[in-house]
Amino acid sequence: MERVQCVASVSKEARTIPVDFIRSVDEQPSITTFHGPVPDVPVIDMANTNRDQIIDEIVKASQEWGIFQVVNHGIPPEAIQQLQRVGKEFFGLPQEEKEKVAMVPGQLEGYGTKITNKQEGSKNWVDFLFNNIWPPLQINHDFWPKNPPEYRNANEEYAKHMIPLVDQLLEYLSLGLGLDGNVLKTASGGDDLRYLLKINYYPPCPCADMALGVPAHTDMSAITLLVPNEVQGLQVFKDDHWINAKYIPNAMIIHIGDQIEILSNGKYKSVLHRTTVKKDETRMSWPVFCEPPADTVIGPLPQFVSDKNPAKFKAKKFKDYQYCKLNKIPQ
Ligand SMILES: O=C(O)CCC(=O)C(=O)O
Ligand SMILES: [Fe+2]
Repeated sequence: MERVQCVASVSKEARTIPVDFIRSVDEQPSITTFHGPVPDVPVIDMANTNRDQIIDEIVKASQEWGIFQVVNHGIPPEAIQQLQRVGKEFFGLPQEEKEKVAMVPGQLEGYGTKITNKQEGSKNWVDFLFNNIWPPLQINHDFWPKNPPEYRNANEEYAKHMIPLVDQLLEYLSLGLGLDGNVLKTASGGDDLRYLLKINYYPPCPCADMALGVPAHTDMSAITLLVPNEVQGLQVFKDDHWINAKYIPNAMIIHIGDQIEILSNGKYKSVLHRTTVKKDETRMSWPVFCEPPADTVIGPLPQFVSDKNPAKFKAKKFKDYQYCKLNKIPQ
């Protein structure tokens, strides 16, 4: 399997990239990025002493954008820095060392590169590493890098600090819909909610204007919490425009995923997003997808379904949703 990181080092010398990475004109970022005056992705201060205001802001952002950034969120900056440091070190290792945790067919964890067949379009300018980081029963250390040696501790610490924030976000999202505070978490699997960490590694790309890291998609999670490095690249589709999400040091970027959209019967929307790459800089990001257990059935909550307001989505097990999404089969 050819890694994008290897393609990138050849491309740097050649000052061009293989044609399979060149996007069609309707996807090329230089043509489709909006540069006029646009509102920014909402930023929400989680330390605001007015809780009702936090809830109002989260509800509005989740209805209008499906994405927001949070500051003063309680995850210590050192825990984020450690997570980033070990991830960066992993991708800096010699290729054969990284291949020790390569993804194997049929598994959703490990080091990998998306295989794109011709009909699916262009290739993505990104390599990644997937690891389940919570709850402990879901962790398979076979896929966790042994190198750098601090990888394990840094990821365990980060997972531990994320839990109260995820719980708080799900509580506010529930209260904002007029539900009891525990409803969305319980419906998403309660304490069995799974945290899947992905580390995206986007090497420098000589033809950044014509390529994409991750093409347009919504996350199939319930909710995604992401930290990027300082290199801007996340774009959000809003009101028919692709707009850049600003980099804010120490903020966490929260994406509403498909499962919360479904549970809320469309009151909250999952955000369409994509990533661009840079000519001379390496971008990295660390999304954690919070997902229901495989057999949990997710459908619109009965509170949001009536004769006047029929269900907009089918109810199905998360694993069936995942299968359809990964194989591009209609839900
Ligand atoms: O790199 C980013 O900022 C976003 C990546 C992403 O959307 C994904 O991996 O699902
Ligand atoms: Fe995403």
